Amino acid sequence: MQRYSGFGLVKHALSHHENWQRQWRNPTPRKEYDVIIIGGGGHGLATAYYLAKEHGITNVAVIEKGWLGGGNTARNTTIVRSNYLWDESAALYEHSMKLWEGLSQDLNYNVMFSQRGVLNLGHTLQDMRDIQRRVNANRLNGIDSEALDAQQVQEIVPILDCSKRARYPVMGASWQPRAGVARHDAVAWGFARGADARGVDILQQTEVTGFKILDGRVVGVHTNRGDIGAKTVGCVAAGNSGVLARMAGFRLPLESHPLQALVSEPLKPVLDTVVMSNHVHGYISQSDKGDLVIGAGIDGYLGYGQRGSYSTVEHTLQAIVEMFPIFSRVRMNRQWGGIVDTCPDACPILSATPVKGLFFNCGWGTGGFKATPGSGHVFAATLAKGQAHPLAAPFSIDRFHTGALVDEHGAAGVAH
Ligand code: FAD
Ligand code: PYC
Repeated sequence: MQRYSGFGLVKHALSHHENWQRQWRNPTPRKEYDVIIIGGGGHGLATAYYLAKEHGITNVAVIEKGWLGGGNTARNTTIVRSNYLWDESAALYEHSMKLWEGLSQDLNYNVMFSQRGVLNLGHTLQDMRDIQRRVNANRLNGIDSEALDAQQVQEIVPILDCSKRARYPVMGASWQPRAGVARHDAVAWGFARGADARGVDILQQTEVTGFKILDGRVVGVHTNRGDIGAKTVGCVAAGNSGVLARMAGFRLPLESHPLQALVSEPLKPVLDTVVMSNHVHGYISQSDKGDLVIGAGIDGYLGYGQRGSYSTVEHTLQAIVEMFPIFSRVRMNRQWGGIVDTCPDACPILSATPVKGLFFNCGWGTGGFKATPGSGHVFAATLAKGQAHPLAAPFSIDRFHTGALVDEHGAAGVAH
C-alpha cells in the first residue's frame, strides 16, 4: 500500500494527477471464488476487507451492479452513533463505534470520522421519559450517554430555538459525545482499497441476475458478464435485498421505501454537532464543506425510485425552520433519495437463509451507515465460519418466527 511523504503530497497536489496509482484493480471475473459478496456498498466492501484481513480468505469477489458506494453509502447523511435501547443492538452498534474509532488508522485512509456529538431532542414529558430510559440502558451497556435539560442543550447549540415560545419547546435531549459523522465516499474507498490490496476482486458494472442452486445449496450466481461459481455467497444489497431474495426463491420481511436528504448552499461554520428531533421530525448537521445536511423520515409508499416526494421535503424543512428560525432564508442546493430496506422491528437481518451457503446482510433501513465497519466485521466472521457471530445471532431471520424481535423504532432516529 502506497504511503506518501510530505514532499510526495505536495508534488501530487501540484500535478495534474498523471501517474497516479489506481486505488483498486479492474479485474476480469474468475470462474469461481470461495466467497462472492453481492453489493459494493460500504457493508459489502467492509465484509470483503475483514474476510481477507481477519480470516485470510482472499479468493473473494465483490460484485456491484453500478459503481462502488453508489447506493445508500453515497446517499446517506453519515450520522454515526451507538445509543440503541436493547442490549443486542447496543452491542452491535457499539462494536461498530469502536471500529470507527480506529478505522482511519486501520485502513491508512482518512475516513474523516468526526466525533462531534449527537443530540436527540425531547419536546414532551413522554419524550423525556423515553430519553431517560434509553440513557440508563446505554450507560448499563457502557455506552457514553447523558440526559440534558434545555439549558444544557442551549449551551451546546446556541442557534437552536430553546425558548418557551417555540411551538414544540425543547425540554431536553439525550447526548452522545462520541457520536458524530464521517465521510461516506471515503469509507467505501478505504475498504475497497484495503480489500483489493489483499487480493479481493472488485467487479463493478456487474449485475447479479440470479442464483445457481443445486440440491438446496448455492453454487454460484448468474450475472450480466456470465456465470460465476462460489462456495459461499453473502448478499449485502440494501434496498434491493427483497429482489435478490425472490431470485433465490424465498421472501424476506422487508419493505423498500425512499428516504430523502437535502443539502443547502455552503455556510460559514455555525453548527458543530448533530441535532435530531423525532418529534418535530427533522435532523441536521453541517458538513466540513459548510453545507447543511438535512433529512427526516421515509416517504410512506413502497418503491425503487431514488427520488421521493415533494411533500416530505416541505415537511422536513418546516421542521428545521421550526427548530432553527435562523436558517429560514438558507437556500437548498440539492435533494435526493435512497431506497432503504426496513424490517418490522427496525433492526437488521444478518442471517443464514433457507438456501445452504447463502447468507443475507440487510434490513439496516434508515440507520446502517453507522454500522458499516461492525456489520462487515461480524458478517465476515459469519461467512468464514458458516455460523452466526455472537453479535449477529440475535438478528437471524428466525426471529420473525420465534417472535424474539428487537424493537428499535424508538432509537431509529427517523420515523419508519
Ligand atoms: P448500499 O450502499 O446501498 O450498497 C448496496 C449495493 O448493492 C449498491 O451499491 C447496489 O448497487 C448493489 N446491488 C443491488 N442489487 C445488486 C445486484 N443485483 N447485483 C449487484 N449489485 C447489486 N444510516 C446511518 O447510520 N446514518 C445516517 O445518517 C443515515 N442517513 C441516511 C440518509 C438517507 C437519505 C438514506 C437513503 C439512508 C441513510 N442511512 C443512514 C442508511 C444507510 O445509508 C444504509 O443503511 C447503509 O448505507 C447501507 O449500506 P449498504 O452497503 O448495505 O448499502
Ligand atoms: O440512524 O442516526 C440515524 C439516522 C439519521 C438519519 C438517518 N438515519
